[in-house]
Amino acid sequence: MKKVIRNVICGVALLAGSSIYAQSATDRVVDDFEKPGIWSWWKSPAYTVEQVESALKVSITKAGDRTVDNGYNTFGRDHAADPLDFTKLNVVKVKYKLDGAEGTTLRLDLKDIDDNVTNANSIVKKIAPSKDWQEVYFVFTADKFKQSWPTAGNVDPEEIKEFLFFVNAGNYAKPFTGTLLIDELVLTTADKIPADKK
Ligand SMILES: [Ca+2]
Repeated sequence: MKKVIRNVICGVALLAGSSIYAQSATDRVVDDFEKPGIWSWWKSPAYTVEQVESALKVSITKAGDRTVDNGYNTFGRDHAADPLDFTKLNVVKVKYKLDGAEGTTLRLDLKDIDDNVTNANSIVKKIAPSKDWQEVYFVFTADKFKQSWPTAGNVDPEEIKEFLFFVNAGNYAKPFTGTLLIDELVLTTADKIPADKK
């Protein structure tokens, strides 16, 4: 009986906690691949994309190889019809599974409506092969909204129209071949990043 009461109290506390939580900015799901259609996603020579079991399957061939777009091949997601405001939700969460002989890196750049790209201080994360879903977080603080190539410039954080993903960018010595599954692409805030994923 005591245990039941304690569980009820815990449940109430959790509910109270979650309502406070919801008052901070609400996450925005960019894609969860639950419905058919990935027409906003594009591929390029190192990648093919297809929708498989509520996820995006990215088949990767020799990403990082100098002969493939000079080692900086991308796949990505167009959002030009509804540009995103990264001053409100400045963290991109990617829920993924990697299948490959070894780990690699995932880089995410953002492009604004004037075609400026956050490539001056790019965010690059290590990703490891796993049978279970993993999460990786890209935190776009104000200093990230700068372009260095092809010219120096600023990127408008309020008008983001494209996500550009690079696997194994510029790793000429060790091109990567494998499969990346993306289950969800979500915009969130830094306070929601688990301590072990910071
Ligand atoms: Ca999904």
